[in-house]
Amino acid sequence: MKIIHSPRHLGHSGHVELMNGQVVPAFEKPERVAMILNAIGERPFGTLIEPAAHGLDPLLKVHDAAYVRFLANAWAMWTADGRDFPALPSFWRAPGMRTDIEPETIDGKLGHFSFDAGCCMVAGTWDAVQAAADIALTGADLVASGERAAFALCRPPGHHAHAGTMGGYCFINNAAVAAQSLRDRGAARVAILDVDYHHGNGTQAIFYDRPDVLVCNIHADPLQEFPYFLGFADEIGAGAGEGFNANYPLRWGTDYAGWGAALDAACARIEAFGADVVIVSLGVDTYKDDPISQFQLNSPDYLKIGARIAALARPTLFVMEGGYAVEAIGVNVANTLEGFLQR
Ligand code: SP5
Ligand code: ZN
Repeated sequence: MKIIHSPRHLGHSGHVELMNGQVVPAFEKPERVAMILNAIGERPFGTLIEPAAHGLDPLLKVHDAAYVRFLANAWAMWTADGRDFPALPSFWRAPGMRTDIEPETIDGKLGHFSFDAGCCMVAGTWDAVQAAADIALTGADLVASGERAAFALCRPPGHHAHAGTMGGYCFINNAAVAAQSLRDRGAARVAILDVDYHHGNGTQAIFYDRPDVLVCNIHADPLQEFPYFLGFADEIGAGAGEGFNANYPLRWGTDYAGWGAALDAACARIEAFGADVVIVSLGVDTYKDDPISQFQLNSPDYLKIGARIAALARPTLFVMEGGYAVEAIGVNVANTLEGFLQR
């Protein structure tokens, strides 16, 4: 299996987030990728390759132009105000306030284009974000050209990003960009299987009214967990997309018995859909020792996850999302890929 990776993610570092009311070093940090590369390097998986540059056009097929412009300009605007520290939003709108007007100044723009303080920006953030999208697109290229599978080692992750909104460490929705790219190259039906601990609110929203991209999410119950305001079981898609979104919310403390049952249900849904290709939004923050999560999966469980996904028997693109237990993230990702390859 080819693994697509770029060192350009290293520019997105030294940033912070708001956690339990305090500013703390971000959990979504460069060491995550280093640990994954270490673990993959110890097993005979295949080759590391660099992404090919795809430009902004494929991003603009799922994201708003004004939002992409904001991402490209935010750091320059923030530092033009004389700030030499990471950029973080601190103002958001309430329901009933205006959404149709983009503020002129950077603090207004940061709030306008975000839903939390999870997307801190530094000098290298936009370059890292573009590299991550290129990684996902290169993975889509490989799968479209006949590879059984590929692993897009994206960082920062993507599944919380909406068409015009960043949040939850995500700026560009890498999996959505890859899905659209595969559609544009002739895949009639694309399924996205999101196994990250958190609901992939951005991915759901981007494809919510479309029947050509099935989105299945297995995640912590939003009654208990971030992103709190989307990801309930009654969200089944809208309009032409009705019946093409499936959520499997699970309570804190869920172990593989409960989690695996949801995976079986999601896989059955993907088989019934008749997906031509499967994109796995691969978060391993379901792990028992994840520092921000509350599921109870063990490292060997990821072998089973990979094997179940392989049983779908479709071309498969793995796209990296979350996972913050750095000491175990590599083993858990490598186990998922090994479980897939051994099947
Ligand atoms: C891609 C991804 O996994 N993004 C996750 C973003 C989560 N941000 C909010 C986490 C809130 C965690 N609250 C933890 C309390 C721990 N004591
Ligand atoms: Zn997550």
